[in-house]
Amino acid sequence: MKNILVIGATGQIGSELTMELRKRYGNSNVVAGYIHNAEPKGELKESGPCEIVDVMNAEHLALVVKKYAIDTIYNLAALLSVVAESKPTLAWKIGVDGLWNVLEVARENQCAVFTPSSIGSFGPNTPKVKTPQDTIQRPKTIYGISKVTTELLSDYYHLKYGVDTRSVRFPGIISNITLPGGGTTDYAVDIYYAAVKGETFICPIDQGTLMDMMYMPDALNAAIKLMEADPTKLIHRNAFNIAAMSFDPEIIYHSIRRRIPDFKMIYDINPLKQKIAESWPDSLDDSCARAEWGWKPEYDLERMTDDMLEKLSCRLKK
Ligand code: AKB
Repeated sequence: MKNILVIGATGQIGSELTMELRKRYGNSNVVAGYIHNAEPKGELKESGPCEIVDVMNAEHLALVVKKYAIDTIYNLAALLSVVAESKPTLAWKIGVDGLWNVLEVARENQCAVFTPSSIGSFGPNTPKVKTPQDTIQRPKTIYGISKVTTELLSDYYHLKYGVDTRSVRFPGIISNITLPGGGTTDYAVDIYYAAVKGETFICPIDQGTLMDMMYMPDALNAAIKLMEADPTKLIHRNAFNIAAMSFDPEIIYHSIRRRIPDFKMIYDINPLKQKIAESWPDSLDDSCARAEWGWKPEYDLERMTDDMLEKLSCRLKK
């Protein structure tokens, strides 16, 4: 029986991951961990247990883990890339010191731990196209530096203490439910909202800037499938490249325009976002994830655009 704690359960990925885990493992077996000022609402709050969990408070985290006999932790506490640049100390405290607390509690209570990494863990001197699984990771952002550290720390806890740590490098995640906040790839979500609202989209990322992206259902499947994978098949652990699609603003714009012909986009480049985006890969090679635990995405850009426009139209036009 799995007893799961999701830390950061009200964030972009956490809110949907918690509901998906409750669907698969039973509502009462999945605890939604949230911080002050980010209380769960609606179905997330009503459908199962919720507890305040701050990764900076190791003692309280240990109490929650014991109270629910937790055996698996999805640790999604982190600041995204752009916001982290304005709060580097906080980004490090949450991402790295917070993970340290999670790993210690996991070691003492025999929990498996999933802590996502990101395409942000790569940097300007990483091979840009079909970035290999094992390659140069010299990021220039505090977000990337903390992600590389979380990968290394997670592997260290596995090798030294046998903690079952696993991770994927998420690309930009696109969803029609909870908005991201403070990421470099957020434009790929915002563009759909503008299209459905009939607004001109002001794009902060320049044309020609390719980045890997993924639709939320595939991202949720990746996290859960990896945590369910046979450990004897895993050569890598922290963290697997995963990929579903790669596009620049023009490609996603035209995908939307094929469905909404009068949709307009203009460019107003955000220098910080652009600099970060240019330092990230154009596309990842995810062959290790495919070979070691059967990773396979279901959504390409066209299928995602159909679904995003349909779901957002229903929601925003109500
Ligand atoms: C961000 O843009 O910061 C994130 C990421 C790719 O890790 N979406």
